[in-house]
Amino acid sequence: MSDKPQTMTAFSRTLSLNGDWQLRQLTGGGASCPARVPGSVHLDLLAADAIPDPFYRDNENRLMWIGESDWLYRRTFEVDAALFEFERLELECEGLDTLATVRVNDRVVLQADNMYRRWTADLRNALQPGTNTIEVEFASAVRYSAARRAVRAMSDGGCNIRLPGTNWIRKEPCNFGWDWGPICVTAGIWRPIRIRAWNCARIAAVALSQQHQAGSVQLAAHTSLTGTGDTAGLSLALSLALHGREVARASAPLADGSGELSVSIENPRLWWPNGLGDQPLYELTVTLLSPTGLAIDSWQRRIGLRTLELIQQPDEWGHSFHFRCNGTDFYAKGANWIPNDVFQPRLTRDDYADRLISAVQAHMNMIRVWGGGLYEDDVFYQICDELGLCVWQDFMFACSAYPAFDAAFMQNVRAEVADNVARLRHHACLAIWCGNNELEQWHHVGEDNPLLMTRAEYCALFDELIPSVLQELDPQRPYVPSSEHTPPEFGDRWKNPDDPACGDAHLWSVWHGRQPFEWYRTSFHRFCSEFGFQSFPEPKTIASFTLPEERNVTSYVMEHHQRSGSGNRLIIDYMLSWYRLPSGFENTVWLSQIQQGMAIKYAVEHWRRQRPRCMGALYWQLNDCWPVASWSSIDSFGRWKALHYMAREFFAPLLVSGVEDNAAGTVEVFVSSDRSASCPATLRWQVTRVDGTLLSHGEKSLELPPQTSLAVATLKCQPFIEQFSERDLLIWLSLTDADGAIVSRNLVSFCRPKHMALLPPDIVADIAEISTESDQSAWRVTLTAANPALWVWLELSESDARFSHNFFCLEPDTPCEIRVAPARRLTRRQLREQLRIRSLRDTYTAE
Ligand code: BMA
Repeated sequence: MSDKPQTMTAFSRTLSLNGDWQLRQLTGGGASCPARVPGSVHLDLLAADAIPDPFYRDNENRLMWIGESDWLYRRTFEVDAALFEFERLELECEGLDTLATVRVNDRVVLQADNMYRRWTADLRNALQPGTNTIEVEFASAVRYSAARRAVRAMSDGGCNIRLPGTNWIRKEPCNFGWDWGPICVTAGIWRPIRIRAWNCARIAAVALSQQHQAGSVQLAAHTSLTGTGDTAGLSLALSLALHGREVARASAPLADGSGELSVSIENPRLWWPNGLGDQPLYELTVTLLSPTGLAIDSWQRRIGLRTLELIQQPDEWGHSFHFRCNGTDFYAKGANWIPNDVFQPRLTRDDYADRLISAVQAHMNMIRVWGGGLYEDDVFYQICDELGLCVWQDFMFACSAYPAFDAAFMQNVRAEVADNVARLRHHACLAIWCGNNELEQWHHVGEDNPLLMTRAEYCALFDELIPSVLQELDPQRPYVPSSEHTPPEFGDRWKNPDDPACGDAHLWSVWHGRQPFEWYRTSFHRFCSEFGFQSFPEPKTIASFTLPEERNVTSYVMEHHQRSGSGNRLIIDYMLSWYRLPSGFENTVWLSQIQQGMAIKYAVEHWRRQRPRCMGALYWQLNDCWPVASWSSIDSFGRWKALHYMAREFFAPLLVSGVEDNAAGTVEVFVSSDRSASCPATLRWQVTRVDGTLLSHGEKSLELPPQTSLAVATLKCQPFIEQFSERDLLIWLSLTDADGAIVSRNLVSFCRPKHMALLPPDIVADIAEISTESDQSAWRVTLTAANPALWVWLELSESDARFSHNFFCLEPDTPCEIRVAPARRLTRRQLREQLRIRSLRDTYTAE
């Protein structure tokens, strides 16, 4: 969404208004400072050193005045007389956050009240040759919401700490606070702004459709124009290229301001979700041509050729809920996405790429853009297209009632939906539209309670308004009204939105419901689109927002960076049941990460074993928007928590896992394959005592069918339990592919780790430098343990680093190689000095 300062053809000219502005506070203290657009008030005040870092300690509390104030952005710009020769002069705003009045030379040209919409205004009567002034005034979203609430209050929250009344305003809900996010109410010109002068006609929209047959795809483009009147003699041309080589073209005249183009692509290269195949992206250009063949306007996008369906049909367990790409059913593996920064405009392409590549490195193929945040920037979806990350896209409604009885609100939402659907619908990654997050719960919709939406109001918004826009603008894409959702044709959405027999489910019995991890194994839901467990970020991240004396989980500042009411209590409570009490702060923090990883591993392995009954697991949540204790697997600095490393194992295409049966003394071993073809593999197991003494071992050759989960062996451990006790056994599993490489490992036990008498693992590290093409150094660290080591992790004390694996269990006398990529170049000596290797036992034996 960036702009060049000026672009010009005979038919159009744009003048970017991004860049340097002035900012002034209109109420309160009257602060003023230079400003950058796109941006936000907080970012400008920060750059001017007028406020401290809002994330540090509890600075947030002292910055509430920003959201409570009105603000004025102002700049001047020059316009030459030639601009007035164009027939249309328009202001284009890709995003205004939120209650904006735009004046050009003191004339009001636009009033906006929805940060998710694109706004345009006619400037013909406002612009003048020479120097012009533009002012964008933002009224306080906090005051507005409170005033609307005073007139009509509605349910706005549940367990989320957030400012009241914000269901009345079309602005990023979590900006007002959430159970992982601070209250930093932003304002500003958050996306590009420009003037466009143009003649004749422009391409308003291009709607694509694909028909797939064996060996060919028919691609149709319906193009509509906005014009100044006569479009006689204009025509359209389409060109489709792959890696710069044209593969199809078409042209057509215009009729009634729109045109149809269609091409057939023989032997198409299909786009696949990550893990199932490649992501070829064709470059599509639609050009609007004058009667003499001059290009008036063009529309260029990269598209993928694929079918992507949601299959909901009767089966032996109720009704399926799964995705099918190009005819292949696939298991959706992924996580939920929240805005990656409280101050969204400072995110770069690299920030998005880092998080999304991390998702792919953990074998994810689906990301759910959760409905309490944003319709993301174009670059987010472009990267998802490139990586094969399917996007489950919520519309931005979450955890509250909304005023669907209000005609102006509904009209505003209709325009918002149309804008974003038209912007995003060409993306190959876009798998499904979803009306909202968690509104089908009793505390948001119900009769005879003025705080709630009535069912009729809910249906008017999510069963009628949104689907009717989608029917017109994006009819080929699946839509569900809510997540979680029980389709009314199969069950009762109001009584049980988490019906295990159909639809998707949000499963919070573990964590919010305080059930033990074992609860997950009682769940047979069809698609688990939310479930999660919290942890603390690592010590380096905590150091960024605390003073040394605050590094205790119950200190005021640590509790301030915990927004889930029962958060720290639950982390510690679960720790009591699974682990020995950790010694000291750092060990508590690291152990919380191991615990979080274990919880989600427990869930995902179970649901992968349930395939095809369960066909999706998207954990809550991938990322963070500030440094905080939360459910994320990657913290706000991009640091992978233990969960992310563990996800790389439990989401691997081939997974070996085991289910212990304490009563029978057995371990049932499963293999889950997401591969598209069948493959040979070897299962190996070893039963040892906790001190490493080998009791038995074995192996079995397997032929794994594609896309399936199978029970492959039952290991009988009863005699060992009788001889040594269930606290003294470890069952090590591994799966080797046809080339002899270990593709999956796992460890099963009959008791929780707190009751194991683990020995010091005595790990020895051998370090070798790996030559790399970049100037980043990389190292191969080979670890060998003398005794069984549970949840071994590596850390560099002074640098960030990514590890090929981390937080894994080490069998005695079995070397394990880890690739270490420090964020900055290190000498061997520095690496040696900085490398810390710890394991579960250290969390309770070392300070
Ligand atoms: C969910 C989400 C969020 C919330 C999370 C953790 O259900 O939809 O609203 O942050 O749980 O409580």
